[in-house]
Amino acid sequence: MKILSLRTVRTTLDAAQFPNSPWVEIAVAGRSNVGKSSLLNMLLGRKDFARTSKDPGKTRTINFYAVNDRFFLVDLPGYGFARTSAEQRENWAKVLYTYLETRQPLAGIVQLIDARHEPSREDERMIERLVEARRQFIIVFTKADKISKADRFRVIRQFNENLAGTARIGRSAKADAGSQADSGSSGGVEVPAIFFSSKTGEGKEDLWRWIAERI
Ligand SMILES: Nc1nc2c(ncn2[C@@H]2O[C@H](COP(=O)(O)OP(=O)(O)OP(=O)(O)O)[C@@H](O)[C@H]2O)c(=O)[nH]1
Ligand SMILES: [Mg+2]
Repeated sequence: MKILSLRTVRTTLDAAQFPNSPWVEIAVAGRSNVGKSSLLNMLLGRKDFARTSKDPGKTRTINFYAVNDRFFLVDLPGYGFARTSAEQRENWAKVLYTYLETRQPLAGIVQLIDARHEPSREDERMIERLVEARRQFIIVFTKADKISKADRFRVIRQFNENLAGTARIGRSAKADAGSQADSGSSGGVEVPAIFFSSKTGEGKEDLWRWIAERI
């Protein structure tokens, strides 16, 4: 996708402040430090447009970025960030879940999982909610530059095991694997997935293709 214009329209945790526009939006979700802001920068071809950090808990608001005056990409605060109060975490979780479950212009969610780790309980809970809310989503395994090609089979198998009954990766593990078709006896929806690296740019074209189909 050619980026002709890009601007930050809103950074807020207050639902009343979310943009009120006819544009659809695509949101990037995942635990703290998984690489959400880095992925957005890679997609947008900007170095530090979305602020990133090696320390978890960098993005603390819902950030709406207007792309080409046509749609929003939305950077979300990460979940699973330990170094905040229980109260703060609870508030974030509430805002996040409410956004993901009820936000009308939300046309798709890019759900990130660190390729080096198996999905956490919080990842599982998030994906369960996306399925229950009948959202369209794609699984993006981040930091793919850090694992070997051979490990990729294990990553997909691990995902399918942990999410058994909820979701499983579509056969081709590609963005074009169709979206949520019921998978029949094994239970759970079939979701597309890609491996992504914001260091090498792997996965960028496939992810843009998935996004473009939804906007
Ligand atoms: N090797 C490698 N490192 C990555 C990749 N993506 C992100 N990182 C690193 O992971 C750390 C966290 O990246 P962020 O993009 O800030 O993560 P985030 O998910 O936005 O984190 P929060 O805003 O805290 O929720 C940074 O040190 C990045 O440089 C990747 O594809 N490969
Ligand atoms: Mg971030």
